[in-house]
Amino acid sequence: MAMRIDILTLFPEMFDPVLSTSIVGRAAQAGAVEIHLTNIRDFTRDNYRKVDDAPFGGGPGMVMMCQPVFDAVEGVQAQAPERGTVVLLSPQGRRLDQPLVEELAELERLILVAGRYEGFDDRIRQSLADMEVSLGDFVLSGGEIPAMAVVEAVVRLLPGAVGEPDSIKEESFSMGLLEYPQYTRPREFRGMEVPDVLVSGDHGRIDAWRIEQAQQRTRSRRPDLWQEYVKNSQSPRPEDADGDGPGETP
Ligand code: 4GX
Repeated sequence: MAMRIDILTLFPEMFDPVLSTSIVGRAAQAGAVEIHLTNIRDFTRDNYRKVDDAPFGGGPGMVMMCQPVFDAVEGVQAQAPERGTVVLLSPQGRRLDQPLVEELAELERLILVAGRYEGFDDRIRQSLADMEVSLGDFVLSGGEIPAMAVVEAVVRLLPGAVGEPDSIKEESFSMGLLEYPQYTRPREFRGMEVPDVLVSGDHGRIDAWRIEQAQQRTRSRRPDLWQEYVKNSQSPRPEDADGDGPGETP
């Protein structure tokens, strides 16, 4: 069954290029994913189609109102039998990383809510959302670009989305290391040569070189990932050979 992704936004047209291009487009063509765009403004009930209002207590900026967002989410929930997991895009959310992408890719339905203005009325976050996801510690003008990032990262993991499943498994983050250096023709460009080992035809040496390079890069550029990698690749210590913690378990 194809995964269903709903995107709720005030700017659905922003998504057209992403949805029709490259992997996401191909995955939709192939039936691996079904993506539905909903304009939150279509759920307003006043003549001005108003989606935002001034904050209680005063202060700058505008707040996204409950009613259109609740109605939009409930409206798309009702469009399919399976309940969708409701994800708000906001800098207060869990940082998007590959383990989170893998979790989201397991879902049958995902509902992404991209807001504009200074924020959602907090009742949206309290009682409508299942989760908040952040693209990173920086401020954008809306959740659309983070929603696109989620869609791209999730869709390429769906069965039938990418040509070669091997290329997914081999990738940097699945091993917890950054990628090793890659080269393609020509062997020499502006005096810069491709490392000899890569044209040696010796696949044992090539694999060893790549692992070494990936480790070196990760250690120097991403000490946080390196620490995690070292921790995960450590074999159980001799005094705990059975891996069940200190002492003997009968
Ligand atoms: N990673 N932004 C969210 C605030 C907002 C407006 C309306 C709810 C409703 C961002 C990020 C991000 C800007 C999206 C502020 N929230 N989202 N918006 N970084 O910066 O995800």
